Amino acid sequence: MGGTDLLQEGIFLAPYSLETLTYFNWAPCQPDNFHQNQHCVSISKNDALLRWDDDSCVVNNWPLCQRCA
Ligand SMILES: [Ca+2]
Ligand SMILES: [Ca+2]
Repeated sequence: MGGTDLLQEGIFLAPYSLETLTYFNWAPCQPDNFHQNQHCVSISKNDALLRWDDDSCVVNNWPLCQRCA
């Protein structure tokens, strides 16, 4: 869904603008940076309230929204 802490662990930035994110809706126990390899924000499929999870950046996920170029 966008957002990453690739540049500095625990500091999540917006894609493209690289503004520091100030709003979060993390699922319980997230972000956990599991295996020290989760740096991209996704919507947790395991959370009934669709809260957020930090996930691997190489996992293919569906976009939250997308427009034609
Ligand atoms: Ca991380
Ligand atoms: Ca996680």
